[in-house]
Amino acid sequence: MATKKNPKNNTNDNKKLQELEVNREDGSDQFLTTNQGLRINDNQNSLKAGERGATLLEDFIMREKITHFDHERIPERIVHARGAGAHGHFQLYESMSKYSKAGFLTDTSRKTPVFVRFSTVAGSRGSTDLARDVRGFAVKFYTDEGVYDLVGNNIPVFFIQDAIKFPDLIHSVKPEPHREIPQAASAHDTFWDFISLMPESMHMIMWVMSDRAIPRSLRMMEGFGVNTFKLVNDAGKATFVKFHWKPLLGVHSVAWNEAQKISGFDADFHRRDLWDAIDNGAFPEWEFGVQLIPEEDEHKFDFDLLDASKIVPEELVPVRRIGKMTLNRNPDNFFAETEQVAFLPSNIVPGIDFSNDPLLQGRLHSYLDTQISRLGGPNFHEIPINRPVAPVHNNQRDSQFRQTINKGRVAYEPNTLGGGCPFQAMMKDGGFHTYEEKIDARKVRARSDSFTDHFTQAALFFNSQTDYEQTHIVNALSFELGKVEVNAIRSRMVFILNQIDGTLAKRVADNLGIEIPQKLDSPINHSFPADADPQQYESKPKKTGGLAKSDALSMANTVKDTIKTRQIAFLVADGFNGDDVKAMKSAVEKEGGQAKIIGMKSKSATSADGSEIKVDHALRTTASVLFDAVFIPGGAKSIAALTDEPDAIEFVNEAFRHCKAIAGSREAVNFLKEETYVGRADGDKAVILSDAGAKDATREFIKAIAEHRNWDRETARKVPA
Ligand code: HDE
Repeated sequence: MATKKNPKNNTNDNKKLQELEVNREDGSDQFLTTNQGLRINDNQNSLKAGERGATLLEDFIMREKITHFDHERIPERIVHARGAGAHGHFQLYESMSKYSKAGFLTDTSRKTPVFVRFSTVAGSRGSTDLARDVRGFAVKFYTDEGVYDLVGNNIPVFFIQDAIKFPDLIHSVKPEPHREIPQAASAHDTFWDFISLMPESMHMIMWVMSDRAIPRSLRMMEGFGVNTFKLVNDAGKATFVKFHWKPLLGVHSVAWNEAQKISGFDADFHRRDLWDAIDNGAFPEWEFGVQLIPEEDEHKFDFDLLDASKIVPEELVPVRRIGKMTLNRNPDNFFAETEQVAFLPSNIVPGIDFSNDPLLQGRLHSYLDTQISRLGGPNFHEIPINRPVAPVHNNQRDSQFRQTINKGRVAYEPNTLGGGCPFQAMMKDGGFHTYEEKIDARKVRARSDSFTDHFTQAALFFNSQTDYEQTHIVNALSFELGKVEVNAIRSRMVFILNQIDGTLAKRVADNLGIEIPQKLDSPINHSFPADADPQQYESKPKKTGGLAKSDALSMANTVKDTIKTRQIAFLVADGFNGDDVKAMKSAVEKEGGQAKIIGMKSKSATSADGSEIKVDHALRTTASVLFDAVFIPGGAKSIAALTDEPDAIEFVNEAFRHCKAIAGSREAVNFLKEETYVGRADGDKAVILSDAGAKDATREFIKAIAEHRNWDRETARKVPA
């Protein structure tokens, strides 16, 4: 068998960029042409038999244009159809050579280009960004050794333990097939019917019913590889690894009532936010973290490392932050890049390998298979966004949309006619070698007994939440099950919740107005084959002892010392106090926040001293759910206009209800106290009122915005967010 030294690998950091440039069209200063390069003289009129006559079939220019248009759509992704993408790079802080031989994990000088696609799971391509849902967090690393895809989510666990259940799960959550309702929502009977028969989903259910499922921004989400992988070093030693992305802006979410309203006011809220941040040079950043578990410790835990419905608590294995990813370039074309990008968990490089997690194993098949139907054949790797920067040489040929023009008559290996090329690579030259795991097993369709504890980590998650976070979970479950029409499903759900936590189940049952059943007529666990003894598969009761709480699971403990990129609404009408606006604007902008002027008219507003200020949004086109905080400057005339405007009052009331920071200066103080809910806010740390002008309010206001929300307001003021 021919083996030879690897031909020189001449890739570099900018290669992906340069390569994409070749395909990047610049239509400026160019003639309009057909797809064959023929210059078009008239793009306004079709070819007709006389000015008022029938259109001629001969019009090849019109037919080419319309035929192309007719075929513009490709099948959308079955799951994760709705997404937004961005380019960037990844750089290591410290070499991981002790654990992995992957170049991008050992060479701290390398800047590896990446393309990231964030997505929701359940909705179709045009659905709202703010659905209660898991978010996809898929990263394509264009490494010098080939493409590596880390296709993760913003939640570290998954609903099911075995890939064979995936079509069932997705069919249950998608719109019900008879009438295609509801879009991008899990709050319906088929989803909860399935979930209530699948106790292994309970840990994931705690996460998706928490605020993690309604992020403030894609830039403020954690990312997780979910499945356990292996790192493999030069000596061939493997270490289990869990991958993490930690956002430098912290992990933040909106309120559920707010999410529903954002869906109406701006269904593209997340997509726009990502685009605008990158456009403004506020590049989103995540640190890359690893939890490393020596192979010898595989069985040390009271859960199974191969079970994707479990986390490895950070208290047991700390997350080591080893590098940083920065997203710094928006795509030029949504379709060519974000839509056509194809992620495959099977895209790995030497130094990384799979574990036997049965969910991961199924994924290794599914993604390749789905790209073939979605992107029209097996040549999707030649689409610019999917092309590796590492050179590709093999004997694969033909099929739809082949771009490469292979030369010569040799398309097989071994050969002598082609001089033996291309050669197999030895391991020392970067040839991929699967980790030689020892296996001694029977062929079975079965699930390991170590996968049957479904409630311990669900309870750990619930118990690690603050009071307001627990309330949000209770409210979310009450909303979702409230939308369910079949009572038996609700009862089964509260029965299962009772296995996680008695008060959780009781609170949800109370909201639904039902009792928690002590016993059910039929089993809730259906993850066993027809001939099995169901008892063998029975969910195990929660473990006692163990870890009671994990701080990493509560968003309350996240980064809260920055207002970078936060959008602060300045609500003004003509006659506003110019000094107030100037003082507050410069204070928030100094800290990286963005002042957005919301005026009564679209173009501009005039201050009391006659200076004009550009309006970013007219009040009638926007709502406070699209902002992080609200500031109202003084100015008697401006305040009188706001008092007369129901939308202005609602703007403030909703910001108050959604627990946002609110500041008012001079005449605005009375307005807020007398006309809005702010009047209920004695002692509220996120309401800052200053009779003496905005200058006195800036520090406290900025601190309150950095805290993200004053969730205490929900209980203290009885305004459930
Ligand atoms: Fe996916 N998943 N998935 N998934 N997944 C797809 O591939 C699948 C799972 C994830 O932005 C599909 O290209 C199976 C877990 C993301 O393009 C499909 C199973 C995790 C994306 C598919 C899972 C994910 C997908 C549909 C159960 C978190 C979007 C379109 C074993 C670790 C990537 C496509 C993008 C997309 C299959 C479970 C993440 C059908 C069979 C667990 C982020 O192949």
